[in-house]
Amino acid sequence: PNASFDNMTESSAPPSFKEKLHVGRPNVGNREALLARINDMLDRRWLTNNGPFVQELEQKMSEFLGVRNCIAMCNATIALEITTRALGMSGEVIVPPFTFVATAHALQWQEITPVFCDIDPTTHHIDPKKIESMITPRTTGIVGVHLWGRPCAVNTLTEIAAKHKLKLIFDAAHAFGCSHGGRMIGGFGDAEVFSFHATKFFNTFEGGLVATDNDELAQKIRLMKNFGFEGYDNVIYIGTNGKMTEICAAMGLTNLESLDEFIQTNHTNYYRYRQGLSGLPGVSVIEYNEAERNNYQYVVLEIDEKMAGVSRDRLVEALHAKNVIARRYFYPGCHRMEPYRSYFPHSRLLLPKTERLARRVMLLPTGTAVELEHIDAICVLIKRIINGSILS
Ligand code: T4K
Repeated sequence: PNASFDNMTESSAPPSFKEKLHVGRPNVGNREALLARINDMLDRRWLTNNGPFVQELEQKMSEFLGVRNCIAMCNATIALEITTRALGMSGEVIVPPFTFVATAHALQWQEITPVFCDIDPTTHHIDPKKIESMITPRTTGIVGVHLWGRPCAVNTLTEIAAKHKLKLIFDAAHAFGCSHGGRMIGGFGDAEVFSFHATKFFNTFEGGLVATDNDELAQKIRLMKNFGFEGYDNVIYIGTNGKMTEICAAMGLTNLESLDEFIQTNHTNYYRYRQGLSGLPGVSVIEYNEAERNNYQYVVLEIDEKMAGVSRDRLVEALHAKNVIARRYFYPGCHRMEPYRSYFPHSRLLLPKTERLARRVMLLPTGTAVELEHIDAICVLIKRIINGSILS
């Protein structure tokens, strides 16, 4: 059921939602189509291990992204681990600290040290101007993150990687359906990794995808995600279990059919928020480049405490009290999480832009589970919190 709320008008008491309104409610495509696929799957008794739905999804992804090889995986974290390993990354790899912790964990899990490079506060991405000074003899690669679905500095990162003979991959967990320079994200670097987690714009319950034009790398990743098996009894490589199941692929095939609708809803929601919050002092909504394809999955606010007269944390707290579960992604930054904060106790001093941004950013609920009237009510709430009529 959709969240309902009381007291919507500007003049009445502030709106308050009866049920929690979350960031990251899943988009779900046509239920009948999904159930029909699940019935097919059960009739076939082929539930996982490169089944027909997984193969169909991989082929459709290749067409959609314009990339030669698409490998469906159980989630993006394992996909990142396998991809970095298949590329032979080791030693140190340069990453942004302002990302979901999985970007760093996927490296550290293999005892590769994530070296955090500060971000550009306007893009929220790794600052390409700072990368070269962080390269050491131990550096083997760079992981760029297309945070919020906005492409990071793909061209500059590609040049730096080529110049220093480093591997380059992109954590494209947020960027399915987005483009850079008119070309779909998925085709850049040595490989790109998408997340199809339930909270993502496009989901397969849990899931991920590696996209690469490098056939040799793709072959290695295919082996590694299936224990290194070639045929029935022959293991020719070290591997793990990174496979996507058939039920997840069934969800993916179904959701692919509703992609345009998901984007349309997110787009409408995003502009409704921008309209509702425009002119509010100290509140800005991050922008998307309309010349590119975007999925508009993230309504990201930056709060300037001095101008707004209220801190980001106080605003989030006040919204939670009204059942609007705004999120502080990606506070406090990977460098302030374990094990990294113990490994690099002073790293926050070196990352002033990340430190500042992590105190300012918050996300609001969007997606097909959110109604326009919810958005209007959330905007009214935020206005009232900022103008002081809600805070006690
Ligand atoms: N790289 C980046 C940049 C990423 O953002 C992520 C994942 C990854 C890599 C790794 O991808 P995966 O290995 O997950 O494929 C969530 C997700 O678990 C995670 O996938 C995502 N990023 C991250 C940004 O968000 P949490 O710890 O915040 O999840 P949680 O349980 O608080 O859920 C988020 C919100 O979604 C809640 O408010 C409730 C709502 N929700 C969640 C689920 C699962 C629902 O309404 N229904 C649901 O089924 O990490």
